[in-house]
Amino acid sequence: MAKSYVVSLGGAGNNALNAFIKQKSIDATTITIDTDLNITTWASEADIKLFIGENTNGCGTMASPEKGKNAVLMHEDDYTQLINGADIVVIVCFLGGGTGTGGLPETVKISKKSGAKTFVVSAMPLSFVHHSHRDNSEKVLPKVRNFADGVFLIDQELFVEKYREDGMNTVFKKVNEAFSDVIDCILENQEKGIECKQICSEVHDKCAIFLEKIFVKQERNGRKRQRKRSNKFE
Ligand SMILES: Nc1nc2c(ncn2[C@@H]2O[C@H](COP(=O)(O)OP(=O)(O)OP(=O)(O)O)[C@@H](O)[C@H]2O)c(=O)[nH]1
Ligand SMILES: [Mg+2]
Repeated sequence: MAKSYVVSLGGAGNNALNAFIKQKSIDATTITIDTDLNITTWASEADIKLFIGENTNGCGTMASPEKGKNAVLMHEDDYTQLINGADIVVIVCFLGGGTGTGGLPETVKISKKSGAKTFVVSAMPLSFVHHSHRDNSEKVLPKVRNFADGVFLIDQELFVEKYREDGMNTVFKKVNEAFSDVIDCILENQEKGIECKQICSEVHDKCAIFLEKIFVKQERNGRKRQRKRSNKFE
């Protein structure tokens, strides 16, 4: 059986991880990583909690990606030890804050360095958040795409449209369920022993309805680029 890890970054990422833990059908070790002590001490149901907020007083980064990046880098050795021997790591976070947004590219890089297939399940901020949060998110995406084997962005606006009248708690619950479906699909296909591109393709086929974008790592050495299956698939 594959050695699988699902890792969340930041507060909203931890909420999605908790939802995954409730419904998961495939065995995976879960790790929550945050600069916010509330998350790592009581809000997380993960198997392992890694607190990385010593330099920000345990209160999160107040939407500073720079602080999020530094916090992850400061704990590179701890994280590397936690995922030692992993075959696959799925990283879960929402873009727009500081810990998840700034820490994501570094967490992806460290996971790749450890030799694990590395996938990201994430979402851009909702349209009503301040434009600076969206700008920060746009900035990190290329860095994430360059290193991850596959990046899946859930389209949160779809869920807002559909469930707006039921309130934001319902919207967030449905978004978290979509995260869980994508994570499950990645892990199920990993168990079948198929390669990363094929895993991306399977997730595309199963979850296309709520995915905004899928980025598949391009092969190097001038080999052919991934054929575009739809405008979501880059
Ligand atoms: N879908 C969803 N989005 C959320 C939730 N909580 C916050 N967000 C949004 O998700 C993005 C990331 O927020 P957080 O995860 O709280 O940020 P963080 O990574 O913990 O970063 P800092 O707290 O700033 O260090 C922001 O755009 C928030 O508006 C949630 O429960 N569900
Ligand atoms: Mg936070």
